[in-house]
Amino acid sequence: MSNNAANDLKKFKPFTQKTLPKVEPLAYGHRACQGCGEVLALRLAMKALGNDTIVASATGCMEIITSSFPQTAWRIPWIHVAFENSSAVATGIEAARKAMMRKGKLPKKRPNIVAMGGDGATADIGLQSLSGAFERGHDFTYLCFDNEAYMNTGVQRSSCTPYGAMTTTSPPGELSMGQYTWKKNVPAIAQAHNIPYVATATIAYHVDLMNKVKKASMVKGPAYVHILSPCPTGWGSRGRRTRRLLPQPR
Ligand SMILES: Cc1ncc(C[n+]2csc(CCOP(=O)(O)OP(=O)(O)O)c2C)c(N)n1
Ligand code: SF4
Ligand SMILES: [Mg+2]
Repeated sequence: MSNNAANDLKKFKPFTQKTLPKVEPLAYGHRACQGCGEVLALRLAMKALGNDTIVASATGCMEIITSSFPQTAWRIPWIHVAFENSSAVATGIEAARKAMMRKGKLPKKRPNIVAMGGDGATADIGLQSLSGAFERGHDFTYLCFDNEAYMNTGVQRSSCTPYGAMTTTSPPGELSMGQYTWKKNVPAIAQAHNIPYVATATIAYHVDLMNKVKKASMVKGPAYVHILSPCPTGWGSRGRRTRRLLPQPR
């Protein structure tokens, strides 16, 4: 976190278990698999951000399960964009809002502008637009929901799949040990852009996750939150054990 960010966070009041916001920008009634850790992470992040939020969402599970036409689970402005460009679209929204405020066509306020994607959308195909948005210094928050593979298209490996893991494109067997590359450290890449705020979170520490997302939204300039989100369908685990798969709070 930079010094400017510390300044932006002077008014930050942490959520506690007793003061969790009741607001639900992402409604239930979506079509995620039972026990999906990614949609839980998304719900918690959106609770932390509140209704004054605009979201640009890369394609992937979270886009598919929340927006089956003619229905939607979103109660806030949300746009589905291509796999590779949620950062570009979010920063376009931010720039357009700024121009309209300058011309007096929008009231002067600062909604949360969010770009989001899975690990594939973030670490692989959207990395370039993410890097460009960081470099230009746009005032937005990027949320990466990392379930360690391309789940929406049938559990293919991504560069966030851990060493040795089994996916449909890194199958262990006589000729292969499974995934043979190490997990790409995207938070470190974000940090190397010298942006004001970078954090990692998991659904096992839900209040911590919400506080980090809230902080990211309060900081002026680019912020990045990387959220480990188990996927029972891809990980071959039971839906009811999703949270327990992660290191637990003591
Ligand atoms: C340019 C492009 N390539 C491939 C796809 C197909 N595709 C859609 S979603 C997806 C996987 C998404 O993986 P990830 O970003 O990790 O999100 P998850 O589904 O795991 O939440 C792929 C490969 C696409 N939509 N566009
Ligand atoms: S495949 Fe995994 S990430 Fe996608 S909706 Fe199902 S549990 Fe969630
Ligand atoms: Mg994924």
